Amino acid sequence: MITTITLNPSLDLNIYVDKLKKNQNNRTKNMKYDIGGKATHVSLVLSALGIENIATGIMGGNNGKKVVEMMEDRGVDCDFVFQEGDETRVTYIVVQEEEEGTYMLTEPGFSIRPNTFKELKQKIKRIVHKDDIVVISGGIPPGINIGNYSDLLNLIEEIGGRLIIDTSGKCLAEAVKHKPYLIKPNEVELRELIGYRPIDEKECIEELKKLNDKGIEIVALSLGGKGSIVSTKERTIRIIPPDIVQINDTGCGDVFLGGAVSMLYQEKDLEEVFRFATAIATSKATKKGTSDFSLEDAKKFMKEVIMYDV
Ligand code: TA6
Repeated sequence: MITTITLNPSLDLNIYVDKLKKNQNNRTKNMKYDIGGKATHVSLVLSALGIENIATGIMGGNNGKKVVEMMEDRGVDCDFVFQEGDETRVTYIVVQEEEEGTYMLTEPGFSIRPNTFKELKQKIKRIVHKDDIVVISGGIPPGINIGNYSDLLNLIEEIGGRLIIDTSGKCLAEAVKHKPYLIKPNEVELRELIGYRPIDEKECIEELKKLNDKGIEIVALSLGGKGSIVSTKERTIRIIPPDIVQINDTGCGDVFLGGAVSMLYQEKDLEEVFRFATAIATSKATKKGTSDFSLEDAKKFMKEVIMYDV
């Protein structure tokens, strides 16, 4: 079984304009609510592939209900803790139709009460079992500190869950101490983690190898539209995605992780895992929403993904 945990989910509002202009009235062409990330998007990919999983985390109010409804409509088994009296945050994503690139504005999220976090840990104790994959994506909301985050990781380790973590900043630094099976930093998150900017790809790969030596089985460095570098103790692979016209890149990293988790769960080899992850993330980038992707498009893109050992 796979459990995905999103401590600070979001209701996304995609706002479509021709081109965002400063100091002018930007007339919207369309607006669409969508499922906000992070591990929620992993669950969407797993469910689309018919892989059993439970999506949990902490939600609030009508916004939270709206996200859960949209997830359940896409076949995800949701089991979130709802905190009374608060609303799940909204993330505003401005999507320009006349040129590539989006603008994302995220609210911090409501403050989690100690009892709410306790309820989540009790739920995790019930739903996670030894050897389960547990995906934790995103940052920590107000009210949860690094000590709480560490307690959560310890809890999952005590149960015997296999940790896959996509986060940043202090959470990523803490996660590394727990030797997760897989982490997926982007370039900024890696720089924050190691404390400097690698001068070239060679130095970058040396840093990924150091993380492997610390006990992290797979380090997938996301390079955005330029693809990724995937490192294990045995191999390092550079992955180049197909050329596409990018519509909305929001959610690509989460869908990439969902694709990788779905293939790891089926015990595919490293190349197939990340060929599919790259293909489905590419599909996501060609869609207007933040959680849309197409398995059919991904199948086509698989052939166009370029991979080589470095
Ligand atoms: O990664 C995409 C996404 O999950 C969006 O759907 C939006 O919800 C945003 O990221 C939230 O980012 P944050 O880092 O605040 O959790």
